[in-house]
Amino acid sequence: LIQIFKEKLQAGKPVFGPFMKTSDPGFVEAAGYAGMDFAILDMEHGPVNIQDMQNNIRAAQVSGILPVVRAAAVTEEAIGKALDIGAAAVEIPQISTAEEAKEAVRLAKFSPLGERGVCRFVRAAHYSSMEKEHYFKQANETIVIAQIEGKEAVENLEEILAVEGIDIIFIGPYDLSQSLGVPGQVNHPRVVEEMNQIVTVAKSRGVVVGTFTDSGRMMEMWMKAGVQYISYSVDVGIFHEACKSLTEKFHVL
Ligand code: 3PY
Repeated sequence: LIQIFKEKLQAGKPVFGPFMKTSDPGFVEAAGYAGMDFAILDMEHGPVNIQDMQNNIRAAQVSGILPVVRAAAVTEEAIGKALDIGAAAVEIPQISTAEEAKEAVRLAKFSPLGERGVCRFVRAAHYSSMEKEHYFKQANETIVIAQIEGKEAVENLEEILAVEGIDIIFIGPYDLSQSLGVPGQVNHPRVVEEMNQIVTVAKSRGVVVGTFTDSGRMMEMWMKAGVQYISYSVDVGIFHEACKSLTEKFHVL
């Protein structure tokens, strides 16, 4: 799955998927069988615990969708555990400095790229049945995504982009809008301008850019701007939209 995902990005193609906040693996499977590329399984917001997360990752692997885990913080507990249970990518919120980006890479990669804590008796290593050399090599293919979502991150953008091991930067439009003094206004000209600026700089450095969208219009706009890693809405949000359009259509409200 990681290889297919990387090849698509290298070919300049967009990849697409939702955030997932429920603990029911059925939602992850539904997204996978619908042909989406990735699911961002959320440990920052939402009620999912690590046990449920493991089942969501299993569901992603069964249905052929890349399991990205959004970790709660830049800590060994948040990043290492997600990888040990089988995450193919980790997405880290609120990366504001190059030091934080380096720390994320250090915790996500084994030597020589980092210092991830080693345990071969975890799900990712098939509970030790995977050949050691293969495990270490495969584990270092893990994708690291840094969320850029505040003024400080924007100021330090060049340094963050230069950190070896950051594969994708992901602009968090909601947090960014708050940081720019217009909370929630993700289509405010100030937010859009800042985002365009980030996309331009990142692309000029050859780093793939992602963002969150929650409308078709936003999605089209950012795809046109060259954003490749497009997250569209949230499992419960998509379900809510579908329920709302049904109640409106059949005048139940
Ligand atoms: C943001 O928009 O700030 C995010 O983190 C994605 O939902």
